[in-house]
Amino acid sequence: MIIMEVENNIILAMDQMNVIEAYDLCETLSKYINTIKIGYPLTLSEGLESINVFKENFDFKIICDYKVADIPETNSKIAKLTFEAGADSLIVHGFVGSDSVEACINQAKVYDKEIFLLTEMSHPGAKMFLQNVADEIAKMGVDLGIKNYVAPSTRIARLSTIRNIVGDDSFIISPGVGTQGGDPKETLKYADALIIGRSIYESKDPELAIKEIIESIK
Ligand code: FNU
Repeated sequence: MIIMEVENNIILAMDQMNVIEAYDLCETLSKYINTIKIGYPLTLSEGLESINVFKENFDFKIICDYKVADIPETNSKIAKLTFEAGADSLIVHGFVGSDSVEACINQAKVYDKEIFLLTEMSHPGAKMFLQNVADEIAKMGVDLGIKNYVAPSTRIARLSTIRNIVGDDSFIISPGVGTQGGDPKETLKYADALIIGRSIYESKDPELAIKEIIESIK
Protein backbone atom coordinates (compact mmCIF):
# COMPACT_ATOMS: atom_id res chain seq x y z
CA MET A 1 0.00 0.00 0.00
CA ILE A 2 1.14 3.51 -0.79
CA ILE A 3 1.58 5.89 2.12
CA MET A 4 0.12 9.28 1.26
CA GLU A 5 1.94 12.60 1.17
CA VAL A 6 -0.57 14.99 2.71
CA GLU A 7 0.26 18.63 2.02
CA ASN A 8 0.45 20.67 5.23
CA ASN A 9 -0.72 17.52 7.07
CA ILE A 10 -4.31 18.64 6.50
CA ILE A 11 -7.08 16.61 4.91
CA LEU A 12 -10.10 18.78 4.19
CA ALA A 13 -13.39 17.12 5.22
CA MET A 14 -15.90 18.17 2.57
CA ASP A 15 -19.20 17.71 4.36
CA GLN A 16 -21.06 20.39 2.49
CA MET A 17 -24.24 19.17 0.82
CA ASN A 18 -23.82 21.19 -2.33
CA VAL A 19 -21.17 20.46 -4.91
CA ILE A 20 -20.87 24.08 -6.07
CA GLU A 21 -20.13 25.23 -2.53
CA ALA A 22 -17.64 22.41 -2.12
CA TYR A 23 -16.02 23.27 -5.45
CA ASP A 24 -15.71 26.95 -4.55
CA LEU A 25 -14.05 26.05 -1.27
CA CYS A 26 -11.58 23.81 -3.09
CA GLU A 27 -10.70 26.66 -5.45
CA THR A 28 -9.97 28.87 -2.46
CA LEU A 29 -7.92 26.26 -0.63
CA SER A 30 -6.23 24.26 -3.37
CA LYS A 31 -2.89 25.98 -2.85
CA TYR A 32 -2.76 24.66 0.72
CA ILE A 33 -4.02 21.09 0.37
CA ASN A 34 -3.70 18.05 -1.87
CA THR A 35 -6.05 15.63 -0.10
CA ILE A 36 -9.78 15.87 0.57
CA LYS A 37 -12.23 13.57 2.29
CA ILE A 38 -15.69 13.08 0.83
CA GLY A 39 -18.39 11.43 2.92
CA TYR A 40 -22.09 10.71 2.87
CA PRO A 41 -23.36 14.31 3.09
CA LEU A 42 -21.86 15.28 -0.28
CA THR A 43 -22.25 11.89 -1.96
CA LEU A 44 -25.89 11.42 -0.97
CA SER A 45 -26.70 14.98 -2.05
CA GLU A 46 -24.79 15.05 -5.30
CA GLY A 47 -24.11 11.47 -6.30
CA LEU A 48 -21.06 9.24 -6.42
CA GLU A 49 -19.98 10.89 -9.67
CA SER A 50 -19.26 14.12 -7.77
CA ILE A 51 -15.94 12.51 -6.76
CA ASN A 52 -14.82 13.11 -10.32
CA VAL A 53 -15.47 16.83 -10.12
CA PHE A 54 -12.65 17.03 -7.59
CA LYS A 55 -10.38 14.54 -9.31
CA GLU A 56 -10.62 16.19 -12.70
CA ASN A 57 -10.48 19.85 -11.71
CA PHE A 58 -7.98 19.64 -8.87
CA ASP A 59 -4.98 17.48 -8.42
CA PHE A 60 -6.44 16.04 -5.21
CA LYS A 61 -6.21 12.63 -3.62
CA ILE A 62 -9.70 11.62 -2.55
CA ILE A 63 -10.45 9.65 0.58
CA CYS A 64 -14.03 8.36 0.62
CA ASP A 65 -15.34 8.27 4.15
CA TYR A 66 -18.08 5.67 3.76
CA LYS A 67 -17.24 3.86 7.02
CA VAL A 68 -17.95 0.60 5.28
CA ALA A 69 -19.44 -1.86 7.79
CA ASP A 70 -21.33 -4.71 6.17
CA ILE A 71 -20.95 -8.39 5.38
CA PRO A 72 -17.96 -9.18 3.17
CA GLU A 73 -19.97 -9.59 -0.04
CA THR A 74 -21.67 -6.21 0.36
CA ASN A 75 -18.45 -4.50 1.50
CA SER A 76 -16.83 -5.79 -1.64
CA LYS A 77 -19.51 -4.20 -3.84
CA ILE A 78 -19.29 -0.87 -1.98
CA ALA A 79 -15.51 -0.81 -2.31
CA LYS A 80 -15.61 -1.71 -5.99
CA LEU A 81 -18.12 1.06 -6.80
CA THR A 82 -16.18 3.61 -4.78
CA PHE A 83 -12.82 2.83 -6.38
CA GLU A 84 -14.39 2.75 -9.85
CA ALA A 85 -15.87 6.20 -9.16
CA GLY A 86 -12.34 7.55 -8.68
CA ALA A 87 -11.65 7.36 -4.95
CA ASP A 88 -8.00 6.86 -4.03
CA SER A 89 -8.86 5.37 -0.67
CA LEU A 90 -11.80 4.23 1.40
CA ILE A 91 -12.42 4.36 5.15
CA VAL A 92 -13.57 0.97 6.44
CA HIS A 93 -14.93 0.12 9.90
CA GLY A 94 -12.97 -2.48 11.82
CA PHE A 95 -15.62 -3.62 14.31
CA VAL A 96 -17.32 -5.79 11.69
CA GLY A 97 -14.37 -8.19 11.75
CA SER A 98 -11.53 -9.35 9.56
CA ASP A 99 -13.58 -11.02 6.81
CA SER A 100 -15.47 -7.80 6.08
CA VAL A 101 -12.29 -5.72 6.17
CA GLU A 102 -10.44 -8.20 3.95
CA ALA A 103 -13.20 -7.91 1.35
CA CYS A 104 -12.33 -4.20 1.04
CA ILE A 105 -8.59 -4.89 1.02
CA ASN A 106 -9.12 -7.30 -1.86
CA GLN A 107 -10.96 -4.69 -3.92
CA ALA A 108 -8.29 -2.10 -3.09
CA LYS A 109 -5.69 -4.51 -4.52
CA VAL A 110 -7.69 -4.95 -7.73
CA TYR A 111 -7.79 -1.18 -8.32
CA ASP A 112 -4.36 -0.44 -6.83
CA LYS A 113 -6.01 1.76 -4.20
CA GLU A 114 -5.92 1.91 -0.40
CA ILE A 115 -8.11 1.44 2.61
CA PHE A 116 -7.99 3.20 5.98
CA LEU A 117 -9.04 1.10 8.95
CA LEU A 118 -11.24 2.98 11.42
CA THR A 119 -10.32 2.02 14.97
CA GLU A 120 -11.92 4.33 17.57
CA MET A 121 -14.16 7.26 16.63
CA SER A 122 -13.79 10.81 17.90
CA HIS A 123 -17.28 11.60 19.23
CA PRO A 124 -18.35 11.08 22.88
CA GLY A 125 -20.59 8.11 22.01
CA ALA A 126 -17.56 6.13 20.86
CA LYS A 127 -16.79 5.55 24.53
CA MET A 128 -19.98 3.49 24.93
CA PHE A 129 -18.99 0.54 22.75
CA LEU A 130 -16.24 1.15 20.22
CA GLN A 131 -13.51 2.27 22.62
CA ASN A 132 -13.67 -1.08 24.42
CA VAL A 133 -12.64 -2.96 21.29
CA ALA A 134 -10.56 -0.31 19.52
CA ASP A 135 -7.19 -1.76 20.58
CA GLU A 136 -8.29 -5.17 19.27
CA ILE A 137 -9.40 -3.57 16.03
CA ALA A 138 -5.99 -1.92 15.63
CA LYS A 139 -4.26 -5.25 16.36
CA MET A 140 -6.43 -6.95 13.77
CA GLY A 141 -5.31 -4.28 11.29
CA VAL A 142 -1.67 -5.03 12.04
CA ASP A 143 -2.33 -8.77 11.56
CA LEU A 144 -3.98 -8.01 8.21
CA GLY A 145 -0.96 -5.97 7.11
CA ILE A 146 -2.89 -2.67 7.02
CA LYS A 147 -0.72 0.47 7.09
CA ASN A 148 -3.41 3.20 7.13
CA TYR A 149 -5.58 4.00 10.15
CA VAL A 150 -8.13 6.48 11.47
CA ALA A 151 -7.93 7.34 15.20
CA PRO A 152 -9.36 10.20 17.30
CA SER A 153 -7.74 13.57 17.99
CA THR A 154 -10.28 14.20 20.75
CA ARG A 155 -8.63 11.64 23.05
CA ILE A 156 -4.88 12.01 22.76
CA ALA A 157 -4.10 9.17 25.18
CA ARG A 158 -6.16 6.81 23.04
CA LEU A 159 -4.53 8.11 19.87
CA SER A 160 -1.14 7.47 21.45
CA THR A 161 -2.12 3.92 22.43
CA ILE A 162 -3.34 3.19 18.91
CA ARG A 163 -0.09 4.61 17.50
CA ASN A 164 1.84 2.21 19.74
CA ILE A 165 -0.18 -0.72 18.46
CA VAL A 166 0.04 0.08 14.75
CA GLY A 167 3.67 1.20 14.89
CA ASP A 168 5.60 4.18 13.59
CA ASP A 169 5.62 2.89 10.03
CA SER A 170 1.82 3.15 9.80
CA PHE A 171 -0.04 6.24 8.61
CA ILE A 172 -2.68 7.61 10.99
CA ILE A 173 -5.21 10.24 9.97
CA SER A 174 -7.05 11.89 12.82
CA PRO A 175 -10.46 13.56 12.89
CA GLY A 176 -11.92 15.68 15.69
CA VAL A 177 -9.59 18.67 15.40
CA GLY A 178 -11.10 22.11 16.06
CA THR A 179 -14.89 21.99 16.31
CA GLN A 180 -14.88 18.65 18.19
CA GLY A 181 -12.16 19.92 20.53
CA GLY A 182 -8.94 18.25 19.33
CA ASP A 183 -5.72 20.29 19.22
CA PRO A 184 -3.86 20.24 15.89
CA LYS A 185 -0.32 20.32 17.26
CA GLU A 186 -0.91 17.74 20.01
CA THR A 187 -2.61 15.45 17.53
CA LEU A 188 0.34 15.56 15.14
CA LYS A 189 2.61 14.19 17.87
CA TYR A 190 0.89 10.86 17.21
CA ALA A 191 -0.92 11.22 13.89
CA ASP A 192 0.45 11.88 10.40
CA ALA A 193 -2.40 14.04 9.18
CA LEU A 194 -5.40 15.93 10.52
CA ILE A 195 -8.91 15.61 9.13
CA ILE A 196 -10.54 19.04 9.43
CA GLY A 197 -13.98 20.09 8.29
CA ARG A 198 -16.17 22.65 10.00
CA SER A 199 -13.45 24.78 11.55
CA ILE A 200 -12.41 25.54 7.98
CA TYR A 201 -15.55 25.40 5.83
CA GLU A 202 -17.87 27.01 8.39
CA SER A 203 -15.41 29.82 9.00
CA LYS A 204 -16.26 33.26 7.58
CA ASP A 205 -12.80 33.22 6.03
CA PRO A 206 -11.76 29.63 5.25
CA GLU A 207 -8.43 30.71 3.79
CA LEU A 208 -7.50 32.58 6.96
CA ALA A 209 -8.73 29.63 9.05
CA ILE A 210 -6.49 27.13 7.22
CA LYS A 211 -3.53 29.54 7.29
CA GLU A 212 -3.89 29.87 11.07
CA ILE A 213 -4.00 26.10 11.49
CA ILE A 214 -0.93 25.69 9.28
CA GLU A 215 0.87 28.35 11.31
CA SER A 216 -0.12 26.64 14.58
CA ILE A 217 1.38 23.28 13.56
CA LYS A 218 4.71 24.61 12.29
P1 FNU B 1 -15.22 18.25 11.61
N1 FNU B 1 -15.02 11.62 11.31
C1 FNU B 1 -15.05 12.07 12.61
N2 FNU B 1 -14.75 11.21 13.63
O1 FNU B 1 -15.33 13.24 12.89
N3 FNU B 1 -14.56 9.88 9.79
C2 FNU B 1 -14.42 9.92 13.42
O2 FNU B 1 -14.15 9.18 14.36
C3 FNU B 1 -14.37 9.46 12.09
C4 FNU B 1 -14.66 10.31 11.04
C5 FNU B 1 -15.32 12.53 10.18
O3 FNU B 1 -15.62 17.81 12.97
C6 FNU B 1 -16.65 13.26 10.23
O4 FNU B 1 -17.67 12.52 9.61
F1 FNU B 1 -14.01 8.21 11.84
O5 FNU B 1 -16.21 19.16 10.97
C7 FNU B 1 -16.34 14.54 9.49
O6 FNU B 1 -16.41 14.29 8.10
O7 FNU B 1 -13.81 18.77 11.55
C8 FNU B 1 -14.87 14.80 9.82
O8 FNU B 1 -14.31 13.54 10.16
C9 FNU B 1 -14.67 15.76 10.96
O9 FNU B 1 -15.27 16.97 10.65
